[in-house]
Amino acid sequence: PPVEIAPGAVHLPGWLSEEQQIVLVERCREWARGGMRHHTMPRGGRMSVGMTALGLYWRPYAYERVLPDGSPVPPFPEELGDLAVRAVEVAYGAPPAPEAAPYDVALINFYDAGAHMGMHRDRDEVAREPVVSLSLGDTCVFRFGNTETRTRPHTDVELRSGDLFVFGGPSRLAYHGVPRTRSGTAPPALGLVGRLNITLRASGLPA
Ligand code: MD3
Ligand code: FE
Repeated sequence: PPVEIAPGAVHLPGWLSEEQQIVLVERCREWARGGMRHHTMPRGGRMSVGMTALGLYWRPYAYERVLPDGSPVPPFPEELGDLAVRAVEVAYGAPPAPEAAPYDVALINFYDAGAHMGMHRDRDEVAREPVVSLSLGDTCVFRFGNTETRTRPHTDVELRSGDLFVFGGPSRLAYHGVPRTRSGTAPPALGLVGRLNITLRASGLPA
């Protein structure tokens, strides 16, 4: 059953079947063949989370049309666009409006045993469509904050392999992060050591 942890922030535990998870992990291996990148932040820190992207490439803090080596960004697959629409529909009871900006970006994050993501907001998209998050592999502690400050109040939620989370409405610009993962908790059938998170987004940028 959907759980609304804050207005517009809807958690659907176990939304993906194990078969769908296996297929998505396999796809991520193909999509990430060019490698995952550990970005350097403007103030000098190195992100512990490895990242790659489809459709548009994210780096701190902008979307790019080419990869860092100048090669084109892999296309945003239609199957992920369909998945995003189905996710919004199941979370809110209605699909995105026909005039809404289309889902055109997938960010793929990889967490090894020690990786974490600090509290931040996602505001590099021009559109304000909900962000759709899919978790694969190790369980993580996901921290959902507030829209005003990087600090308390916040709510910690465990995200497990197969979980869907949709962040729209007033939650779209909330602070959030991943303080830790639980190493070794991935379903054995995935053959995945670590955690993958796929977020589907509408950039609102011209095609
Ligand atoms: C709430 N990723 O890629 S997914 C990110 O698990 C990111 O890798 C985390 O935060 C991860 O930017 C969290 C859940 C998530 C994603 C986007 C959001 C929560 C969000 C955007 C707005 C509010
Ligand atoms: Fe985020």
